[in-house]
Amino acid sequence: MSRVLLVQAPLGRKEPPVLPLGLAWLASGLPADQPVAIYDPNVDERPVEEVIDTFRPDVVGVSLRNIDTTQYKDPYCFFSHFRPMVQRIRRKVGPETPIVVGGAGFSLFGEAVMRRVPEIHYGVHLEGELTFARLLGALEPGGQPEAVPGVYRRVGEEVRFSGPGPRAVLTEHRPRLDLVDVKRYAPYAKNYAIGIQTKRGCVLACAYCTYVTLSGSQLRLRSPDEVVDEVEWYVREHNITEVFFADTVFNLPPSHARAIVERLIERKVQVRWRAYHNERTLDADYMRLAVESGCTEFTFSPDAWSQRSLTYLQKNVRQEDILRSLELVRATPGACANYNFMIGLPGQDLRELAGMLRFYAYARRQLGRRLCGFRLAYVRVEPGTPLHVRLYGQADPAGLLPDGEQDLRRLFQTRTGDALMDRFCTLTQVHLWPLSRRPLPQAGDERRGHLRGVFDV
Ligand code: B12
Repeated sequence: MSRVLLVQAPLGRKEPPVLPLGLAWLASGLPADQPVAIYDPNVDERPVEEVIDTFRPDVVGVSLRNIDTTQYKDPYCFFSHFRPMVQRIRRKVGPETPIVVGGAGFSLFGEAVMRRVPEIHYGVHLEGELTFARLLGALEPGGQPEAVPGVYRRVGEEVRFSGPGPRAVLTEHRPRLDLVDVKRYAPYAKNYAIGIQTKRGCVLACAYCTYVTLSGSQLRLRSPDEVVDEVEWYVREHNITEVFFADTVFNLPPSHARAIVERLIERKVQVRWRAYHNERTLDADYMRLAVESGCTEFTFSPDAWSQRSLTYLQKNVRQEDILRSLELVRATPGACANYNFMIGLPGQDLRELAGMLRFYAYARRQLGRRLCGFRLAYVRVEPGTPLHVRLYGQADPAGLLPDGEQDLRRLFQTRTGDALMDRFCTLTQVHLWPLSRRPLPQAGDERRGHLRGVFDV
């Protein structure tokens, strides 16, 4: 059985790493006796060459999670550091050892990445648990990698895709956290490093968002007990008491989120957690339970304020839902909120901006320091999204793969068509209010808020 080394792509600069959840889940699809190791250069000081010398892999898998920051104010391209890493691996393992790439960043740009990084042999599109295991089997002598669905491969100068692969049945897998050196991520727990996925899929259809492409529109839920087992494991085995639910939206469906928070309470798990929430399905009872179970921050992405822009973005929320979410947070002792809005959308005008700012002022008055964040940002156009199609027609996704930092800002939607609004947005790029990041609140700290940048464009 081949020896498989799984490598997280380097971030290329000093910033908090996140535990390689994708690789831990990926490994769960491999037979229990397959020799497999996970290496993350973002937390491991050993050079990749040394890891290869020690482990002697027959196949190397590389996870390309992030292409760029998707933040206009911090235009940084992780992808620029990806090819050098693949080249180092290629030089070390020689031309015959297959290098397979996967991950969210890869899946969004599959063919383009294959073209830009010729050192890759195979690419796995979307979820890897089943496809990667099949591909490894097919890479054995006599196998037919071209017959495995969900795989990019090279045929001469060409890149061919074998068509959509299968998605995992979540109840049949558990992330192989035993392969991860968890203690290296513990210091970053407050920076969202410890992710726990409770489901896959997203029932929303927000026009700018990649989540439906990446995880499908059908929800696949893990059992709440299994999720809480995972939380408890971090607390018990690693004394990690801060986790992030790495779902696209945690409280959809509401019953699943509720079951998880109830289990956390019943099982007296001492943890603090954060997650993305949808405004529409919140209710007071859930909010109370969530806070009791350790929720320190409800992150909302209403994204727009006017009904016109909400419709443009295909949001399932209306202004009244946004206001209602604020009221629910206010009425729930200990609850903190974080709101993300977009500017630069076609059709937005100063009236809409004024609406967002009034909402900010109102939220600040209502929540005080329990408003932990409020962001106005340009949206990064991602391939395969309705926004991409609307703005660029059936344009090639490759055009959205940046060529380094200097090439990034063109990928953002910044023009509303309203001259005054555009002028204002341009001005705010220089940070009107560079509000400092405060440390996260500690347990028992009544002043729980920590305000991040407003006008974070
Ligand atoms: C939750 C989340 C976060 C959480 C992470 C919490 C945590 N501790 O894990 C937080 C909020 C911290 C976060 C931060 C960031 N994120 Co984020 N995040 C996500 C989200 C919603 C889920 C990621 C996840 O954990 N999925 C669960 C795992 C199991 O799935 P997976 O990683 O995709 O892995 C599967 C497959 O991809 C594949 N696979 C993965 N690796 C490999 C390798 C091989 C060899 C193979 C064969 C297969 C394979 O198999 C796995 C199992 O099926 C995704 C969007 C999405 N729906 O995927 C964005 C996403 C990955 N994030 C994104 C970005 C940009 C970021 C940030 C850079 C934002 C920023 N400026 O800070 C940072 C980077 C953080 C870091 N240090 O890496 C982008 C990346 C796209 C891009 N344009 O670059 C995404 C796609 C969202 C988007 N905008 O579309 N993120």
